[in-house]
Amino acid sequence: MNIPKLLLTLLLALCPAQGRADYKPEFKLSVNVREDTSWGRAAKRFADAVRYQTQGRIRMKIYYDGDIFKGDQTSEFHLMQQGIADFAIGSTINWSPQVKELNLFILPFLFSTYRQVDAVQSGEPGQRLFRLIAQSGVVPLGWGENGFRDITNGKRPIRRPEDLHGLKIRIVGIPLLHQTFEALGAEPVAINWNDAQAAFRDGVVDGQENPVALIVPYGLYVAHKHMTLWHYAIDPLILAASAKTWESLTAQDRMAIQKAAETVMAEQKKEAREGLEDTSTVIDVLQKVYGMEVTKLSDEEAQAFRDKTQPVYARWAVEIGAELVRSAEAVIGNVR
Ligand code: X2X
Repeated sequence: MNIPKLLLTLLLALCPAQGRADYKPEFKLSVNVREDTSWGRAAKRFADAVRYQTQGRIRMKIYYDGDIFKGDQTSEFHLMQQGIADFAIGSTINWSPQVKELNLFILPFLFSTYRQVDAVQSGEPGQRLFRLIAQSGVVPLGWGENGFRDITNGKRPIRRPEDLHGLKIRIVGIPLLHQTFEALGAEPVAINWNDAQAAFRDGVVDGQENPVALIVPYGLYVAHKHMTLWHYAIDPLILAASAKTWESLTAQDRMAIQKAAETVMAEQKKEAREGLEDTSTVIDVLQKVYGMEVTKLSDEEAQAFRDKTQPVYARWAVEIGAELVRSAEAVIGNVR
């Protein structure tokens, strides 16, 4: 072999070729909710964009409804660490058992506006969270949104912490949510989202907490006539890849995926917030079309909930890391 030819052979061996044939025929993309939600639509757009941008080299099968983890929603991150799920559009709540710093977003009443959420994500705290995720074997590609979590129930309007007393509230089975609802005098019941639908219908629990963007497609107004807009926690989504999968891709394909992820998730965020930011179109629809009774809290009323959950906040600020929490508080303090 002459020298230029040898060099070329070496180069080709070092750089995985374009259109390489050893990709698996199908990559798995996990979503905990159904197709007709902003997360579901983003998953489809992402899969389509990646397939197009990689000339069909990367094809994804989307597992909606938590199908890939059989409904066990707090195992999604673990499946990505193992490379069983190649990609996921997941809630930071569901990933918090593996990356405890993600509990930041559900520190009771820390965030009050979407602008604060964006500032934390694009600022130092958000960058630190992405590094922590990357150190855990998952490559974060873009922030998205589930939304501010509000509370619905079938029994009575909730205006004061006492109104929650004795109410069975379905939560995701993680300690911070459990302790928050206990502090408020409710009875938290951990149920996976998939099983929760029957629990609402059959009245096994009295209420739940989720963003309006899910309350509508899941028709929660049927079982729950009362909703309180208390915005007690924010639930960002993240689109991420398993590091195992990521390492198997060419630099060119990674770039195409990164770009698609950012575009699709920016769109997803907008969609999740639609009608909720400046106007209250969605709330009007819930009241007028679906007959929900919507309670808004005055600043004074909201303060009573803050006071009750303050010890939980303090305990979890330590658990999450005082430095990270302070950094987020500082960003939030500078944004209205
Ligand atoms: O289970 C929930 O409440 C949901 C759908 O919001 C999450 O996946 C965190």
